[in-house]
Amino acid sequence: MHTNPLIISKPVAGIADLPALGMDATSIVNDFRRYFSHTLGRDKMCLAAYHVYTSLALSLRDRLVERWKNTQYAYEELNCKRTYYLSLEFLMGRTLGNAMLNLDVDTATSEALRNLGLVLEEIADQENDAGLGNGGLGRLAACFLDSCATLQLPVMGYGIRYEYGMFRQKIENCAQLEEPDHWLRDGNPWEIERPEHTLRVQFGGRSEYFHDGDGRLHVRWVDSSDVMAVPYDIPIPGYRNGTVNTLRLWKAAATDEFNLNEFNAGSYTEAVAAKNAAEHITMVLYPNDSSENGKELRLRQQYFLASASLQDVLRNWTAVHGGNFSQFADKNCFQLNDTHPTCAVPELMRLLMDEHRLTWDQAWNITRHTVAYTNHTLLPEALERWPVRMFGRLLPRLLEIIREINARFITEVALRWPGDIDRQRRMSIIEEGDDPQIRMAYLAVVAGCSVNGVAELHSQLLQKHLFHDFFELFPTKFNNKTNGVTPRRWLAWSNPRLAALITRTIGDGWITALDQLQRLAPHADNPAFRAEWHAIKLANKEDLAKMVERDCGIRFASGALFDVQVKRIHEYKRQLLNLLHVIHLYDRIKRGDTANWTPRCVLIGGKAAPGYQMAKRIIKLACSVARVIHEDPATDGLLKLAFLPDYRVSAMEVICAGTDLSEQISTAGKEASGTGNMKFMMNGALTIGTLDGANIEIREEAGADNFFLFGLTAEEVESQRSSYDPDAIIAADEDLTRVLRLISAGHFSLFEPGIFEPIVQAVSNPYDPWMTAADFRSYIEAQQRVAQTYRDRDSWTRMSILNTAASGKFSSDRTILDYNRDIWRLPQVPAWPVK
Ligand code: 26Q
Repeated sequence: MHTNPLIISKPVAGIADLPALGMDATSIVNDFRRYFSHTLGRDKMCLAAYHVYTSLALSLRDRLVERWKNTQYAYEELNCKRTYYLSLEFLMGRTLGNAMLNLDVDTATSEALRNLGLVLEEIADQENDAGLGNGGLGRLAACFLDSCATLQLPVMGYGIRYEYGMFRQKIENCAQLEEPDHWLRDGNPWEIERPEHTLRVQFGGRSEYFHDGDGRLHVRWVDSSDVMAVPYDIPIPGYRNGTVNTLRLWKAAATDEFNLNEFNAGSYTEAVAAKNAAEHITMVLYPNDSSENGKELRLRQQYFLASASLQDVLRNWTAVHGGNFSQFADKNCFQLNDTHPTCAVPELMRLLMDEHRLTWDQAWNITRHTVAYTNHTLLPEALERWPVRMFGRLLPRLLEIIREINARFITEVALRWPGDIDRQRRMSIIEEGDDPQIRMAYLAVVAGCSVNGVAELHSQLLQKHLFHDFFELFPTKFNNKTNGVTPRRWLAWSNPRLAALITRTIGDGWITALDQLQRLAPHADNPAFRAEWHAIKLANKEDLAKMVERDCGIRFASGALFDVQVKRIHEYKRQLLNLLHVIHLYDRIKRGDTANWTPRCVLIGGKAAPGYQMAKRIIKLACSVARVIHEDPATDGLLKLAFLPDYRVSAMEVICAGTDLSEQISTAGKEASGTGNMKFMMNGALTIGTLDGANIEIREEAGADNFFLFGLTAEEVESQRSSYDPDAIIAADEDLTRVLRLISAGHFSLFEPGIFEPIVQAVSNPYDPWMTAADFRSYIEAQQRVAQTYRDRDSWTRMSILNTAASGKFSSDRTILDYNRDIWRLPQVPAWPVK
């Protein structure tokens, strides 16, 4: 008999029966002491704050594990439909605070620790961010998990346990330096390794065709090089509801076979060293937030995630239903976070046909009813493509399946539009040419039962442009799901002062029903309430100023307007436009044009993809301008600029609470949604923005009077592109001329003359895709309205309150309810109680 040494012979009754753990501060702190003293083996002489953090984390994890099991029992008992959120990125940030908040032990724990002489904030600061994502798409996945658990939906996340997350950004001589983020160095108390659920993933090799006993033709994948996928589970607690869902992250490990073969060949050491190759797959997150095409290791990561996750789901299915897949499509849904996990389409076909012996039609029916695709970009150059040759070498069986899907699909196109060869060529999943490419987005659209964009405008533009042909063929597949963010992390946890005022005013229902914030609106007219609101913003700005001083060495005065743009550095996001405004303000100061001045502190933060030269140049300009302003006494009390290094989730928790003005200034039609814009709005920042992405919906909710609008619309951008003449715009605008002249003259680069010339060139290039000069004047005027409004504290505070009050739509709970209503159709399942 074949036995698995990792499995014991039978279940042991009572092996996990324990009394429920106390949720009071004393019980938690007693457990904390036991972990510190016994499990970690430290005593009172140990000063390493890390062990204090780990002990607290383990104490909380025990409480999570109790609820985790009872949630899974409830799901199993009901045997209901489930959704699997497949994503190459989960940008979780820190877990400790979120666990305390959602378990409802935050205040008690904090007090109990204080009695020991410990400060919770300092302990929490020990935790490394789990930076397993680039930006919006990865953080969205994390917010969605929080909402699914809070709504008690049976949703599981599947991702990759990168050894190194998003790089740490250092700034040296005004330039970005990337340092590896070895976030797991001191261990991760939140994960549980489950080696007993390890799976095998194949690469390379070839297909072998054979007939079974009944004469049916089958395929097996032979001569492959295999890698093991080891799961690590992370608990995802809902808000005070007993539910704990799962995020399962896969780590690659070498198979054991290599040992025998290579050892016998006399190259033991080389063989052990070769383990590395397998383990490289999950070593590092790709730090590009628009696809860097054609990297084989990236394709390995994508297939590794898709295959391990699908095998995991199918293993659980067959454990209950055997080989009967008739209900599979009714009970399972795979939501693809962009095209990154789209290998799941051919992989599901392969597993169903080659491993579980279904016919093509049976497998295709299951695939096209279980897979759903979310698109996150409008930039055509960011669409994922894989060279057919590379794909075929690495995943030969999958390529055969993709070719068959495409052949059948093209037949469908030909039937609908007979003779329209050009359309067939346009819509083909495989782009023909010298170096044929697989268009992953088309594969996802053809196979998916749902295709959604992430804001109204974005979804409209997808139907009109990127996927227009497909929209004509499958109009009912297309839909919108406007993004949201979790109010637990982004208001209740990150802004305790404001959260307390809100709860005192309207009760605490808003935490899980964010629309209730609307009840704050009448209080905007109450001067006492406004005074409290303003005082809280001031205190939060003081916290933010401390961080800026610590990390940038620049002192922000909390009375000034805090004007913030934090996001990945990208030309389409136009950090450059922001800098042109700052330089214009500096120029006004130097000219003595400072009557009725509003003191302003501008903060910019974000990472540039390591190979994106222009983005790095923009960082260099930001730091250089910041330095010149800092060193010029003429700007004292009037203007500051700081570039914050290493922008990340935990930094945003401080930033969004202390921001007055949120910069959302992308070229219209380019930002799919934005989600930072929503965090700022919830925390009472006003937005200066273009009619792009979710800004449009933010403005609709807040009211046009409570939003600083500027710039061309998406339609105007496209219609004016062909006649765009930036030199004429610059010549006609004295302010813009002066700003560009200051840059060109080397005022911000005295020791490196000419380094900013490419930036000046980009702005004056008639083919500038981002049309920065076109929006300059309109942006300056909007900033003048901002400055003027800020000088009237009452009206600013009023608008701030009304923004928070109107932010209910942007809870990710609303987004998830939309996904569930239109796509997933899952029941809400209460967890078994912990007794
Ligand atoms: C793909 C292939 C190879 C290497 C990297 C990538 C890659 C990785 C990350 C491509 C794109 C991303 C991330 C994209 C992203 O974050 N998009 C943002 O998604 C947010 C959530 O929907 C939106 O709010 C933003 O507008 C969108 O830019």
